[in-house]
Amino acid sequence: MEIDDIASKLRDGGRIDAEEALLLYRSAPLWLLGSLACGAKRRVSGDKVYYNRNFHVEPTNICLFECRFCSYRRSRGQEGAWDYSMDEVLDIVRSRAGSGVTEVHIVGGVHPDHDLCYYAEMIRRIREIMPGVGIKAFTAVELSYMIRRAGLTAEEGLRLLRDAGMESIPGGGAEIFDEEIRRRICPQKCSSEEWLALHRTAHRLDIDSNATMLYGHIETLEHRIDHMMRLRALQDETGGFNAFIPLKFRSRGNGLSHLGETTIVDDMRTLAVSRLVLDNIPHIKAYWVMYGKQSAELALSFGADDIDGTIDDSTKIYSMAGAEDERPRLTVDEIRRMCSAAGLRAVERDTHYNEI
Ligand code: V47
Ligand code: SF4
Repeated sequence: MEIDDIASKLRDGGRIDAEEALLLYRSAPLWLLGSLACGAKRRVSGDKVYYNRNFHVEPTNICLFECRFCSYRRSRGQEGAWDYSMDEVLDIVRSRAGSGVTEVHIVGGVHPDHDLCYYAEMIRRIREIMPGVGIKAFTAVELSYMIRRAGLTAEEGLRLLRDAGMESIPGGGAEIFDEEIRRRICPQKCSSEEWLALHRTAHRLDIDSNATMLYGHIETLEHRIDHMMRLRALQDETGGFNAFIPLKFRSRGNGLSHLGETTIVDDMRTLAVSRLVLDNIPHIKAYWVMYGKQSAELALSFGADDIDGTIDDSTKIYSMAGAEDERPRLTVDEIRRMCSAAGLRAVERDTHYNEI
């Protein structure tokens, strides 16, 4: 099949297979990818770009695992390690109460001691302080570890956290599903099958979620397409993913620093191809903290319809890996300006993409 035929198929709302996706990824001109992705985005969300008022809580960066791309983790006692007490976590949340935030995003390292009950208690107490807030917490990797350690099934563990107030699961820990690449970059993490199974179970329990893909390291375009295809298949089954978030590998201070970083052109092609392949995931998020503000604005012309949120200097994962903003924060006015510069309209949403 030629690129023109694939483009016509996409314009007619058709679904492309892995081979067609690869041909586009490798050979379609950038303007064509942008135009097709914008067309697909407009069919789903018109001229809207979603954002939310959110902040992150990163209770600890002490982690049992040693993913080679991670600049954030520390061992216990190592310089730069932190491990907030429950009271410190709750103080962070109290300090944000009344600021208009609608979402708390909780993510940290795989800590050797903090267990499922501790985290369920954390969620319950956050909910007491901010009753109306959406709690999006713990990657499938953290969840799989804490639930297995508690001796529960995924369903039992997720029910317990859901009953404590966890409404949604962030997309982290997916990295690259190909088993060989996964073994080389994050050998201790749960398997791809487990990651997918955990999200499948969550969706069945009415916990919605996101999915990420870490790209720009040792993987090939085939691996990226394979990753998207596995997500598309699960989404056909459950419909529980809200957003897909391609995460660009940032190279400062980790075991893969020697690889450097991929180009902005690759970033835009990746966003566009993900919008075209993942025809069943409604939102493609250009996570501005990871790209930087300028690339995030550019991303709005390549199929993204979400740029995440105000953040308000609450996450360190990306600044530690070399992202532009040492203290990431965006005001609602800045978000509106970025969207209108791209000819689009900023729309505030909650965790589940209800418009506010
Ligand atoms: O899984 C770690 C990634 C993820 C690096 O669901 C790195 O709304 C690039 O999942 N370079 C965690 N990426 C963050 C995450 C996330 C972020 C924003 C929004 C949402 C959401 C989810 O961060 C990890 C890993 O893939 N990561 N180190 C690095 N050096
Ligand atoms: Fe630990 Fe997550 Fe970093 Fe891997 S990516 S080392 S699991 S904090």
